Amino acid sequence: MSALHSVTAPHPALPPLREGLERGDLDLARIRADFPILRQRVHGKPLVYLDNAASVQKPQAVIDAISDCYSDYYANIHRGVHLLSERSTVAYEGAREKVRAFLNAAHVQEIIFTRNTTESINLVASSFGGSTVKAGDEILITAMEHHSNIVPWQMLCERTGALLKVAPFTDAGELILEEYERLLDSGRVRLVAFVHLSNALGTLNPAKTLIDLAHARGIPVLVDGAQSVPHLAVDVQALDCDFYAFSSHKIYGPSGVGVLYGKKALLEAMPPYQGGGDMIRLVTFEKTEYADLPNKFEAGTPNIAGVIGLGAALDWLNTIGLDAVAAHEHALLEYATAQLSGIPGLNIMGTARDKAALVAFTLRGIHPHDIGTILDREGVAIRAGHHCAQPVMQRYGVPATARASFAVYNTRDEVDALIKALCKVKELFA
Ligand code: C6P
Repeated sequence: MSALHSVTAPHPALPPLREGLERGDLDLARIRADFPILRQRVHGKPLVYLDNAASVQKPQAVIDAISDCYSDYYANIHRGVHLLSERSTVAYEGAREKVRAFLNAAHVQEIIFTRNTTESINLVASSFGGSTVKAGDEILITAMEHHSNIVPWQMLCERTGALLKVAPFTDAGELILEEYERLLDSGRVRLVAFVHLSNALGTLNPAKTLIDLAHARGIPVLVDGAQSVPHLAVDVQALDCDFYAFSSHKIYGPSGVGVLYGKKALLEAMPPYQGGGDMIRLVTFEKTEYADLPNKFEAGTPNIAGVIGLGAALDWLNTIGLDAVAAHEHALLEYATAQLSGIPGLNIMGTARDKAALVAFTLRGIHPHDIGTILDREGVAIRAGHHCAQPVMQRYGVPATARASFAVYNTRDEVDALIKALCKVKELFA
């Protein structure tokens, strides 16, 4: 029996559900009605959207919030003395407060808007890393990182002469804690950066434990929360992480907006990431005085409507509640895993005990891109590729995997559609 079965006990006798209905408390029909894009057919088949880890679809409330901003009150923020600028500023800063509450950050100044998770991590690598890391120091990451949490640190290492260290994981996709601790104990680690929920494996890392172990040695920690925030409640004060990064587009908000949470004292001590308008208090040709947090890290005109859209996305998500989201998605993951396990030749990559929201797999003798292309003809959208986590593929000796990833609007019927389409793939390649 594979490690998979320990996480995902099969459902032996679950009868099929009526369209739109689901076990649990969620009114799936109502939730799905919020997403206009889900009503369409693809290649003549109902759209089954299972590529949510790449980017999730947007509820009408978010589309309306962005449209309202542009049609009713759009203007540049923080600068104008006129009514529209004032209204835009209030909405933009209101969204910052919504993000603060969502993460339970202590101060609103700890929320920095960026373009995406990638930019949030680059900000820390450039500003914190550039000002504190020296030759011979070490940055510790894990072997299951997305490229966004590898390459910025490699670039920092190239600039400074620091070394990148990598904590390994087991065949099941679980971090090896003893190895992590051993690497922490070198006495040279200046920062730990790890992924909360792996986009390639679905592994949910024990974030609190990893942070506590690093803090016990005085090492600050950045958490890549790109995949975790849409699926589980995150409390940055309870976690006690030093930085937490995520993207709006994965949490029902628009693309082009990211968030960096950072502890106030750290952010205050860090130099600006980029220079320009809005991040200054006083500029002369001799010198510039920088603005206070959070403006110090938000140079130039930001994605105003996008940030307001993110605020609307968090409002929408709060009406459901992340605990209910997590319970629903967990049931879907268990169901999908059990169904997929029944397909001969299908191998699930990532069988950690703590998993969430996605399942990655290979089918013997069939390239994942062929799987993805044939599924698309059946109306089923998944992602096939290396998922910007090439070291994970290298770890398992595969070029790519197919990945089905879930959002709150997905149903068991859609998992059934995935399984049916996969059987078709097998038939075609038989
Ligand atoms: N993963 C996926 O299909 P950006 O592109 O900056 O919004 O997010 C980057 C990122 C960082 N960390 C993790 C764990 C991620 O999963 C991602 C984005 C997408 O898996 C696109 S490659």
